[in-house]
Amino acid sequence: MMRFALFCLVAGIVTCVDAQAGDIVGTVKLTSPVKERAVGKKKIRPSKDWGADYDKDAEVPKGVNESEYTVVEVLGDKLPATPRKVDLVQKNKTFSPHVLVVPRGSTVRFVNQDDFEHNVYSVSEPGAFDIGRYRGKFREDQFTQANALEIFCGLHPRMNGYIVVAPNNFFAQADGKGKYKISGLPAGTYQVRFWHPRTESKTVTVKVPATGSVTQDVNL
Ligand SMILES: [Cu+2]
Repeated sequence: MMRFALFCLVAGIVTCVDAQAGDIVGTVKLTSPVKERAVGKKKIRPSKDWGADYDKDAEVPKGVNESEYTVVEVLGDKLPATPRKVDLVQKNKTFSPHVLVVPRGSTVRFVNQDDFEHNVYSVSEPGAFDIGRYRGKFREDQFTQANALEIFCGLHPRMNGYIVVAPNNFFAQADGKGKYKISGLPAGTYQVRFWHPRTESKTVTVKVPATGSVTQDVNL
């Protein structure tokens, strides 16, 4: 144990990987039809120097495999949550990424890369917020409560995205084929939630081994 602690110190890593830790891997399949994208209800007046049309443009990225919007979270706020600072970009009237996942306590920096105004707000509770309209710079906000926040732009109601505030560091986003991996989880039994913005989420019990991995496939 002493040697393990020393190794961590030398390597300079903040969180040492527990020797008794396993991974959760699997595939998420979307078997139910996903809902239409949400449209925001709040309308924020643009400033006078830019005549907003409340956009008739489409903001739905084409050719996206919906499975990559799935978030897999290990529930429980006793596991460590290491705050991060990450960017959420508004460009071409689209939130990028569409689904952003951060550990609880993280700061999200909203970056407007268009040459006109945007806004970001959410009415999801807990954690509703509104950063007001802005342009040519960034705003930031800290997210301290675990929740999946549906976000919109008050100037472009069809701009829709999500900030998922995970309760701890143990989460993953599925790839385009629905595959995911959560690494280095202390051995034990956990509730694991499979969330997607446009279908019902599902929570399952997963037993994580002391070494190696457990496979948990889910149909949403
Ligand atoms: Cu906007």
